[in-house]
Amino acid sequence: MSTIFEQAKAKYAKSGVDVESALEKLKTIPVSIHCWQGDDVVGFDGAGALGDGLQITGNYPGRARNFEELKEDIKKAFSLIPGKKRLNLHASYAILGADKGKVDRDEYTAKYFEPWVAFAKEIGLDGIDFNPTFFSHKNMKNGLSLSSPDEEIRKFWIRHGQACLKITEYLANEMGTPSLMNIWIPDGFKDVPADRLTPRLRLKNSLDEILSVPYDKNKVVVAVESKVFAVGIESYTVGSNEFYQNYAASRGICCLLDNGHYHPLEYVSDKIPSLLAFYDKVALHVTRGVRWDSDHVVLFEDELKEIAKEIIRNDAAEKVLIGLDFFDASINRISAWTVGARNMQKALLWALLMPHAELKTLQDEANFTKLMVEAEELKTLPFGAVWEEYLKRCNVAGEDWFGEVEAYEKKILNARV
Ligand code: RNT
Ligand code: ZN
Repeated sequence: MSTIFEQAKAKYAKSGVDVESALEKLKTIPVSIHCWQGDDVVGFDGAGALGDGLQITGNYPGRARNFEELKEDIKKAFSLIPGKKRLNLHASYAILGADKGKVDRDEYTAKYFEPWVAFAKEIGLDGIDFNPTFFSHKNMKNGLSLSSPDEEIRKFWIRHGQACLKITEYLANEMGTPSLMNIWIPDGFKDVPADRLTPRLRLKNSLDEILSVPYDKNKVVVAVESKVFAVGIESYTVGSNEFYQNYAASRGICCLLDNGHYHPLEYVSDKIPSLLAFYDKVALHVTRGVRWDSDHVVLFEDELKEIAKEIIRNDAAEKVLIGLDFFDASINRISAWTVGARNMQKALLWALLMPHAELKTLQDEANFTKLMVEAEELKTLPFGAVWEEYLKRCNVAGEDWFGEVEAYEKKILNARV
């Protein structure tokens, strides 16, 4: 008797889909998993709590409080996530050792990230991505960093960005794969601004100064991440979508699209192909926006599937740098990571299990009836059986993975008091 997987494979074959090649392809697509879900974006460089432009809610027990605990938790979560994994770090996760309290963010160098490289190599990661940290710091003056009218403040953050470029280059060299350096700043105003242009001109100058540091463009991919608004900066965000798209296009860098950073009726899945028409690379922060909040754990929902479809059907798995960005402090954090990262992988598999060439032809032939019929039929094919097979082939626990997390919570997380 054939297995459920073999039956599923036959069903997909009937729809013109080669399951084996989908499974092979999925193994090659890296997903960059953010370190900051594990400790509520606190970091290790002294701030003690998230602040100055970013917020998190919840106080579920077991937050990783130091490097050892965060590594332990990452290892656990990554053991439950199939596929090719990268680690996404923020500068605030520097391992400062005896220099803690003596060096500030504008003086960070590669050596403070050596322990992370050793860890990434130890657990066999594909690479490390990086972010300068423009929040949770005393130099966020009046909520502004790179766009500050205070030259001392602005210069400090420029130096931080420049230091991070060198660190990112080091990470790429060490790991042997290109690294993304993503710039996101929380700068903005709560109420109607008196001047919308000058802060943007200052940001433009600051970015130019950061990028004036020589770096190897084959190894470091620089991205800028826009945002529509945040709590406390409801009226104006300096780094808006238009600002950054024009900045990136004119400077030969790339855009990072965070799907929690747009109006609810704007879709990142539709923005990806627009950018692919002009850029070599597009970076993503895959997240889930809920009303005003943009950082809920990624679920296996329609927009996630649409994002994955745009990556797969445009043959853009090497052009779209997939990263995750959510932080929920109200639930078990290992589960948050596992659910979100698995769902990204699931969506990619979903997109790989579609006969895209055939569907595109139906569109070109204006056969919209058949296109709708076929697309709907695909939705009820035995996807779960193929996903289970993928987990098995990656040696990752199937649907019973949560039992492992519960045991880990009892033994490890609950002891963190
Ligand atoms: C914030 C941005 C940014 C951060 C991380 C921690 O709205 O999405 O990417 O979430 O850098
Ligand atoms: Zn983001």
